[in-house]
Amino acid sequence: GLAPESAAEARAWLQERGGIAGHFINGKWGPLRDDFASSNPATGEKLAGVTKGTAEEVASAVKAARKAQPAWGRDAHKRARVLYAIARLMQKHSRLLATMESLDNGKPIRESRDIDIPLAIRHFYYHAGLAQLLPVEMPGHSALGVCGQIIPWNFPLLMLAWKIAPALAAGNTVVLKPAEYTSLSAMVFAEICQEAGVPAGVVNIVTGDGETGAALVDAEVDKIAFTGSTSVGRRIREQTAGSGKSLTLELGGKSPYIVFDDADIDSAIEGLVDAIWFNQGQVCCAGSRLLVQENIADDFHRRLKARMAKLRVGDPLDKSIDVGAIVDPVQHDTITRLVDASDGEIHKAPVAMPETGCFYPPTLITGLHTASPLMQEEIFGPVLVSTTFRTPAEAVEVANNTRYGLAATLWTENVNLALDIAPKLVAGVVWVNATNLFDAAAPFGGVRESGFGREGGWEGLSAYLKSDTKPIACKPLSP
Ligand code: TXE
Repeated sequence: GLAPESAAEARAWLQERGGIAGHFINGKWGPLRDDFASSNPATGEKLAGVTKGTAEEVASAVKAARKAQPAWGRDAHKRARVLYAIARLMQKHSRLLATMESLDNGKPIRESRDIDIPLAIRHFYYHAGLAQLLPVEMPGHSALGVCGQIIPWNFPLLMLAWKIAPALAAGNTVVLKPAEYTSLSAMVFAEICQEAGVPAGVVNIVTGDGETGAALVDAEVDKIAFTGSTSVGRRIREQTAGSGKSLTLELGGKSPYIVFDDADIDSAIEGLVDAIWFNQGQVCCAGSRLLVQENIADDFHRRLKARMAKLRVGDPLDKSIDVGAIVDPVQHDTITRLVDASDGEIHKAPVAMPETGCFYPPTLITGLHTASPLMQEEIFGPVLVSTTFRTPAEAVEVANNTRYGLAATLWTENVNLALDIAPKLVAGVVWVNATNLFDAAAPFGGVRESGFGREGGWEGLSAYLKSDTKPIACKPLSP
């Protein structure tokens, strides 16, 4: 299939560039240093060295972005053209992008090829359109200036697209820091920017870890956009408090997946495969907390276990695989620790597992108290916890018994019930008889400890704009 040849292509691409991922500042590469490794979690193979950005390097990227911003902010038509060119070139290089993503992150090639990369491309096309419409639809608005953007490792290229496309469409320039585990698709993207004619300084990429991220938060930027853990989000909020910098945070979740007794059970079970085993459950809006109506619970769990036994875990580059590798041994340890400490009934899918590499089996845990840590904490792995409810009112109560509020899913054939329940769920998005649906035009984001601000659509674009209208109070002229 696609995988082996494409993987060789991706490795050769990295070798041609010295095998090091590093900064793309002011339209040029460097400095490049082998400060730490980016590895393939399915094999442990080192793919490339990664440069850990210093505060000085962050400052030079911000300076380049500052210099490039006024010209970029003036010409909406040019922005539309450049964003469109980026989207076209991402399409042209989609095979390299998908393979790089699966090698570096461990996600099944089927997902990177059919979901991550197409959604990222669509985001650039959509925002090319918004850039064009902006002067007409939102007159009297202008860019914030320079945006610092920090992204996680679970959807490296898609999160990059969610950050960079709206920022550029609105006329900002950016300094983006990819996550330490997954910098490689951002390198391919930087080359695409060169090919697309993005002016120097408009897109800057600085690689590194949390310290590099903290330096970016402290730098002379006008906005910080962050996606990642709730704990780091909280720290960034403290760090930017009183600074005048705009801030949007997209953080963790423990999203409920509610199944009523009249639901189409086969579809609800297939939906769960998407909700919690898509990307090994490393999804901020994963339906990680199953709430199933008590009278169907035994039957539902039995059928779910049968479906779990059919999931294929293995080499992410194999097109027939459902569940790939966990991004890094550190994340694997976190998942193992959380599950091993649980007092629930643990069911691990009886599936063939690769002998080496960072793999974790699809897991279902039942019999937990609603207050137990596994019911409350984000696991960020292929682990589903399940509980039951009797009435719709109880379903709402249990669903909302969380400090998070990113997404919620409900399954019922009764449209009146769905319309009654959906608004009562405290979540940024509610999916009915479907799950994990994304579109560039649909604003996405959370409430409570899942963060604030939206990404996507006009609302997402507005988070990168300021109003130029100033209220002017005049004294009446005296005669
Ligand atoms: O995330 P971090 P980690 C959750 C998930 C996961 C846990 C830990 O539960 O198990 O977080 O993952 C940068 N200032 N999510 O440790 O640290 C970092 O370099 C500025 C959910 O990998 O939040 C990376 O680029 N930046 C989540 C980004 O923040 C800092 C996705 C995210 O890393 C920083 C990822 C600092 N002080 C993890 N420290 C989701 N909701 O999608 C780190 N970073």
